[in-house]
Amino acid sequence: MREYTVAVAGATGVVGQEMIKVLAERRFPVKRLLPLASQRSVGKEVEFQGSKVKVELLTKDSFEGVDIALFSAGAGVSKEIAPQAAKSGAIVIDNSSAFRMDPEVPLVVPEVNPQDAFGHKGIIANPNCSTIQMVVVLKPVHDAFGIERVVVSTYQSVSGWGKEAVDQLWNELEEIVSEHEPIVRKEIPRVLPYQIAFNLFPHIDVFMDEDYTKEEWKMVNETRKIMHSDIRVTATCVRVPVLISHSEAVNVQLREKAAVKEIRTVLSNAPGVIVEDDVLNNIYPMPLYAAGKDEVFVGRIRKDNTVDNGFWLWIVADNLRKGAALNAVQIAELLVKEGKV
Ligand code: L14
Repeated sequence: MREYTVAVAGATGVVGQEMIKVLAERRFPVKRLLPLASQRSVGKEVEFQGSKVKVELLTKDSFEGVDIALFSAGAGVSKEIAPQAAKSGAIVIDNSSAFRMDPEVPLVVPEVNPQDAFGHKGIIANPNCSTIQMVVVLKPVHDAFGIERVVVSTYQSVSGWGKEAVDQLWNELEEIVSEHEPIVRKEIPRVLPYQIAFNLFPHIDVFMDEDYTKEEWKMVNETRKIMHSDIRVTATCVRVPVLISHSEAVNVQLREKAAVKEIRTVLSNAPGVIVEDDVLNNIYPMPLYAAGKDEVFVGRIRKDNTVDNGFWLWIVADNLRKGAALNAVQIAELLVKEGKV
């Protein structure tokens, strides 16, 4: 079997680390792993398949001889360096928001639109974490019954922001935990807009048009692009004090009549989806239990009687795995399987 030189740009970040872990776990055919990062991380080592690999400086010239480049170093870095990596002959799979809505760049979730990947011109975009887990569930429902409209509220973990936000939550908890007061506010240095310990806020990424956040617009636009549909989506994205996994309360309005049982059956047969829906036994998905898993979990499937053909879904997945690193590696696997690398 052919083996590939795989670069990971942003190798020391939370997603970069997860990418390296997932490559090893899934025995991706790696001939050489090239961990790349900014000056700050040069000289550090990452673990790959039991050995230590030195992190090298990420520059435009890092990609000679690289077959596949997984990028997760932020949109600015991707915009600057990914096109050059592609020119050097690498296929870039980019986890940032830099190219997602570029009409020349496919936006791919392998369970949903694998064919799009093959139309790339050197760069393939990995969708936003909240969008990925939602479309994995919406696609089979859309194929079976047609989806007219989606109203979603998210409950997003701090790891989506990155390592510093994870540290922020830990630091706040350590400061607060001994106080036993109902209201504890601490002014501790932070990267998120407010204290997140014992708090939440409806603010992820920056505010944009019509007072929606960029994260909310991503869910609207990326869903439509991935599903090749003009499906109407509206979102409220909320940060919660959870370390790993995003949760979503998703209200869908279907075109056709459906029974809860039929939706459950469709989702039970859907790739990458696990139905956890047995309320008599308190069974429903939760972030703590989705963390570390590859699948997207769905439960609380029930009718919304306020509209025709309305239903609720509760969708949970590990944002670092299916929401980021795993999806990127699955795109690479798709290319390998079809002999397109
Ligand atoms: O990939 O949780 O567009 O703050 C940007 C911000 C994902 C999550 C993206 C966060 C994201 C994120």
